[in-house]
Amino acid sequence: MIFTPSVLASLDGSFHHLKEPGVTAPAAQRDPAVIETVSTMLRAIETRGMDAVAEYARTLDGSDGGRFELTAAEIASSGDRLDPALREAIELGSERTLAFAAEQRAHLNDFEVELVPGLVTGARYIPVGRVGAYLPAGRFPLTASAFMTVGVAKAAGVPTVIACTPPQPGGGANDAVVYAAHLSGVDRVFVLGGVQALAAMAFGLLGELPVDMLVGAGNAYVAEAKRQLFGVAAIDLLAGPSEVAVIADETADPEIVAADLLGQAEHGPNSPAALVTTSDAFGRAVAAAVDRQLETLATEPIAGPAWRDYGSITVAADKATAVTLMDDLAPEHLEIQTADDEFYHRELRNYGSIFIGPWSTVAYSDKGMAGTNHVLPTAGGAKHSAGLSVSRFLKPLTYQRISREATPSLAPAVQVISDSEGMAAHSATATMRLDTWVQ
Ligand code: HSO
Ligand code: ZN
Repeated sequence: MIFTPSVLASLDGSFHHLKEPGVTAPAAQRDPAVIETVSTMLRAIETRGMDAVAEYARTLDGSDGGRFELTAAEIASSGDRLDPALREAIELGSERTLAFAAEQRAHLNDFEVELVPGLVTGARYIPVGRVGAYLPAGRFPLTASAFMTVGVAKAAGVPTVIACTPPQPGGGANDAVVYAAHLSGVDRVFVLGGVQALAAMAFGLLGELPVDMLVGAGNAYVAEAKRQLFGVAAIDLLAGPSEVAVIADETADPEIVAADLLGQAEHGPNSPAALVTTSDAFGRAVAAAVDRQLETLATEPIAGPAWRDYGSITVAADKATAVTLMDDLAPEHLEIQTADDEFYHRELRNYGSIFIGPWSTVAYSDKGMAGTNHVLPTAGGAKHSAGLSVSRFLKPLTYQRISREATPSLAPAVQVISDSEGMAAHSATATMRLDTWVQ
């Protein structure tokens, strides 16, 4: 998250930083070394197929390079190996996420309209045919990712959803991740990680046709593989480091705001966390609370550097300035904890997902309990795109059914435009119909 210099200049005098935002690390997917490694791997996999996939799985992931697919029994029994409390929590998250997705699906309605007599047009939401989901399980296994990708795709009606998840240090998949995928309705699961997993799904090497769309988070190599495979398959979005931003005023609790800033900073040492506040004293209180909480945080080795290098606290002179600053940041996650939360909800335009009021925290959505999707745009992507949802898996395909009587309302105008463009064959398609119509 970075402020645009020209936006800051336009606000001159109406804000000040208590803690300067760090210069956001260049998006990992633009690292030339990563680009080069990924393109070499993709070329090898495209030409040598599963032999190359197995080689990379062996050398990079310590896989035995034998069987990658989990059997139906292995998938179904993944829940039995979990602590019962974890199993129940996963079941609740799956249920919530699918309930929200089903509701959203119900609001995307096919429609038909007769624009003029005899000219009937419409749109139908048709799901993508085959989706490949990447379920990360590296430093942190993001258990709920399966709900957001596999589950939401299934709620949209995608017939085939396959998933890849990297092998764990002792071999085998992460049971919690596999169980989450199972509850989400996954069709097949492969224990395969990184670039080789994305490539195998995109090139159709897993006993399936190539997937039409790749979704899911991952490290810089996974993001770069998706970027390079875009075109072979569609992708959801290119996720950079996870971000959080908070707008809070003096009515908020600085300890809660500090906890929520650190709540996402622990994703990685380059995860930005930004506070925009209308109160200088509140901003100082949060700064002190963050430092205090870091002293005892188990993930301080990650969250500490993230906060020190990429954390920011900015004091806005008024609410309108806070909105302008925050819309410029366009954060992945945005929390509002103020005396007038609805003002901000009404005015703000750029965010992946917004968490309104002090009882709403990002982790509730991260873990699937809020029902909303946690695959969201980062690095300012919220200025132009929304996160993953059922609508991303649905194609609003249009149709037209035109009868003879509508011909005079279409053909002459099409002739005129086509003739003016010199497109004789286009013009002829209208002329022939008009000639028949007059007879
Ligand atoms: N904040 C991540 C999702 C997540 N965090 C899952 C923890 N678990 C991207 O929105
Ligand atoms: Zn998170």
